[in-house]
Amino acid sequence: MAEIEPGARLCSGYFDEAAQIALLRELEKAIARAPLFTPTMPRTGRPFSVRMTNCGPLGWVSDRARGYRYQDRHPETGEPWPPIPPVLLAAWEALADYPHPPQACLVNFYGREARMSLHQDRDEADFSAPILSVSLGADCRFRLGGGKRADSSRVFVLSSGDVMTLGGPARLRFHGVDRLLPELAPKLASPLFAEGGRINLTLRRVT
Ligand code: MD3
Ligand code: FE
Repeated sequence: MAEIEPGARLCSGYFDEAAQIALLRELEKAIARAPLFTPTMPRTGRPFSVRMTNCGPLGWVSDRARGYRYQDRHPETGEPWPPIPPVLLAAWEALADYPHPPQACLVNFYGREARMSLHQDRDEADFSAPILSVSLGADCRFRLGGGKRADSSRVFVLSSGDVMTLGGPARLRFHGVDRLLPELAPKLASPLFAEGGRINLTLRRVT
C-alpha cells in the first residue's frame, strides 16, 4: 500500500487474477440486470465517452435536464440497482477506514477511445468518507491534480486489480483518465472486454 499523494493510497495488485475473474462474473450479472447507459452532460446534453451503471442503494446518473445526481433507480429501466458484490464490500471494510458501508458503486466502462476529463467528485453530501476505486481490464493513464482546476497534476498508471483509496486531503482533488494504454497483458476473458476496454468501480458514501 503506497501513499502516492497525501490521502491517496494505491494498493497495486490488491485483487489477484482469480479474484479479478470472480469480480468480473459478478459485474456481468449486475450489468445484465442494470444495463450500461450513456450519461449526458448537464445543459449541453453532450454524451460521455464512458458508459456507466451502478450497484447499491444509490447510483450516480447524469442527463441534460436534471444534471448530476444520485438516485435509487436505473434511469432507463426504472428498476432498483443490483446489490454491491460482497467482495467489494470486503475491500471497503479492509481499506476504507470508515465505520459505515458504501451506499453506491459506480461502474464506469471505458471502450478503447473513452476518456474522463478532469473533474472533482462533489455530488456527495459528506466528504469525510473516502472513495475506493477498483480497476479491471486495460491499463490507463490516470491524472491526479490539485484542489483547483489549474493546479499542476501528476500521472499514474492504474492496472487491472489495483485498488486506490482517496480520502482526507485527496478527496476533493481534480482527477481524470487521459486514455487507456495499449493492452500488452493477456485480456481478462469476458464478453464485456471482447474489444478490450477497462472497468473502474468506485465505492462511495453519498448522504
Ligand atoms: C481522486 N473515475 O468515477 S478512479 C469517477 O478511472 C472517476 O473511472 C476514474 O473519476 C476512473 O468519478 C478515476 C480514481 C478516483 C476516483 C475518485 C477520486 C480518483 C479520485 C476522487 C477524488 C480524487
Ligand atoms: Fe471522479
